Amino acid sequence: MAVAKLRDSTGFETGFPMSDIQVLERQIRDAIAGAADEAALESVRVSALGKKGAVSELLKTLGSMTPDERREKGALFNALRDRVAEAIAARKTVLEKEVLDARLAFERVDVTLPPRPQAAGTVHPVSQVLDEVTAIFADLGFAVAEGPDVEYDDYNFTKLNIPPDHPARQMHDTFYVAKQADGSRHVLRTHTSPVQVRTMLKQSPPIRIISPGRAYRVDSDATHSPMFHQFEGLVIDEVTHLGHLKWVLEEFCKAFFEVDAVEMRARPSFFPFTEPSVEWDLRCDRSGGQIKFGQGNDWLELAGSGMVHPRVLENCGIDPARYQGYAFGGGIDRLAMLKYAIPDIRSFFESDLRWLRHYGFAALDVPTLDGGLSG
Ligand code: FA5
Repeated sequence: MAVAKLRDSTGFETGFPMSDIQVLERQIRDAIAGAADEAALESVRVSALGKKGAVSELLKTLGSMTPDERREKGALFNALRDRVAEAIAARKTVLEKEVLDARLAFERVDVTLPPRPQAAGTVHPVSQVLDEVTAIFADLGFAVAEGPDVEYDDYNFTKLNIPPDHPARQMHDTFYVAKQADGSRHVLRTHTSPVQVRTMLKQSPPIRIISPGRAYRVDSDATHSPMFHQFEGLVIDEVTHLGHLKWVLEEFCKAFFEVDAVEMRARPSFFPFTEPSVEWDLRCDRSGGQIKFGQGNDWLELAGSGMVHPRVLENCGIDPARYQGYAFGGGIDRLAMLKYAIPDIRSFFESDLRWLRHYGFAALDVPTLDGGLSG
């Protein structure tokens, strides 16, 4: 029998020496009061009322008692079990309330605060069109390939069948970068076609890539910018022909301009890296200040293209006797101007916030063929 004086559950000293049961109850109540959260309280419950808990062990001793003893102790033990269960339930209610109060305080909304301004950022129309073009060609089975903006003169020109001093170099108003120590020259790439070279040098056919990216030329007016964007397509395989090229471009146009039918016109052209070379125009109607595709008597220049010149295949280590292919390239900025009725290419790069808010796209509306290209 313990001798310390105790306070009973109402907080009064009992004035009697503590029995073992009182000691046990006091220990359990202290543990309950000290449980800082529901997990700690649960382990107190298990150690008191669980299968092997202290109170349960007491109850088990009833089996070996005489009937009179059992009657007396049974009432005591059961009362203890009920008080402990009650104390645990009470503490649980307190702990739950503490958790709820903390959460409510944390999640409190101050309705007197002024509204937050809407997120100001938008997706630039050029980025939007880059994503649209990529999504369409990805759907047609093209992989995306990339190359650097600062390019070897060799990849930008020579390997594309434009040797030094070839007059075709003058078609590209080139930004040259200072000569390297070994005498070689770098340029800011004047088109995305060097990505064809990079791809063919490291990958064997079949090849089917699309390469959207920046290009640079010494050029500036309402439809020309010194930095602009192009997309380049390249397909190399054993059986490819201009019919495939035309079909791919038609499918692209239908998806891009979101129309059911387009009509394309082929014009003979010249690019040193393709033979024959073809430029494609789209039938459209420009009357009434709007462009409608598939009708009318106007033609819109779409892309340069052609069958890859055998010498380019050879320069890139591909056997022209076995493989041939087609390539095409067009201006992304021009496509964006057309599709979104933007009159001057220079406005793309002026960083005018009012312009960006007007022509920009919602940041989370990623263009896809299923979900919609332009939202
Ligand atoms: C080329 O650049 C070829 N590499 C395209 C090509 C690829 C042909 C593969 C054959 C096979 P071109 O110089 O025509 O072609 O340019 C293609 C497009 O880029 C033009 O139609 C135009 O839309 C765009 N472009 C060219 N220069 C500028 C510029 N300064 N600003 C904006 N867009 C431009």
